Amino acid sequence: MINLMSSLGDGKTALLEATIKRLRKSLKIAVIEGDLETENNALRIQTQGVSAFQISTGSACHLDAHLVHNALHHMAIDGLDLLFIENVGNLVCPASFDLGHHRNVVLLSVTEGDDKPAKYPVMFRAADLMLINKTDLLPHLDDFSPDHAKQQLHNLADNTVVIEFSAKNGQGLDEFNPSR
Ligand SMILES: Nc1nc2c(ncn2[C@@H]2O[C@H](COP(=O)(O)OP(=O)(O)OP(=O)(O)O)[C@@H](O)[C@H]2O)c(=O)[nH]1
Ligand SMILES: [Mg+2]
Repeated sequence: MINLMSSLGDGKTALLEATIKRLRKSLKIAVIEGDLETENNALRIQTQGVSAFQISTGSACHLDAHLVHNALHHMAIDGLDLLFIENVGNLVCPASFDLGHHRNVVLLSVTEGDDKPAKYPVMFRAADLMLINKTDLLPHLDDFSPDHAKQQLHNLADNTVVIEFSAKNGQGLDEFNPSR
C-alpha cells in the first residue's frame, strides 16, 4: 500500500496512469483517490481498467486512516498486489497522517523549484522514495537542478532513493518498480 504525495498538479495521476499501463498485466492494482471535490482522478484511473475509489474530502487537505478504512469497504481487495493511495495535492497536511500504508512516495516536479525538500522537510523526510517528474521540461527551465533537489533531500534523509522521469514521454519510468 503506497501513499503517493506531492504538490497539486505534479503528475501523481499521470504517474499512476503510466504505471498501471506498464504493470497491469503482471500485478493486480487498485487505487484510492483523494481530492476535495470531483471524481476526475478516479475516472482517469478506471479508464485504465483498474478499480479506483474516489474520496472527496470537502475541505480537508489530507486523507486519514478512517477515510481509507471506509473506502476499502467499497473495494474488491482480495488478491490485490498493489494499492496506491493518491493523497490530496499539497506538501503540508498529508505528511502528518498515518494511513496504514507501507511506503511513502513523494513526487516533485521540475516546475515546483528545487528548494522544496528543504522548505517542506516533514514530507520529504518521510519519503521512502522521491520521484522528480516532468523532466521533459528541463530544457525550458534555467533554474531547476535535479542535483540540487537531491542534495536538499539528502540533507534530510541520507539514503532516500531518487528517480527522475517524465510521465509525458515515459523516459525513466521503468525505474519505478513499486512491487520491489
Ligand atoms: N510536461 C509534462 N507535463 C506533465 C507530466 N506529468 C504530468 N503532466 C501534466 O501536469 C498536469 C497535472 O497532472 P496530474 O497527473 O493531473 O497531476 P496530479 O498531481 O495528479 O494533480 P492533482 O491530483 O490535482 O494534485 C497535467 O496537465 C499533465 O498532463 C510530465 O511528465 N511532463
Ligand atoms: Mg491527481
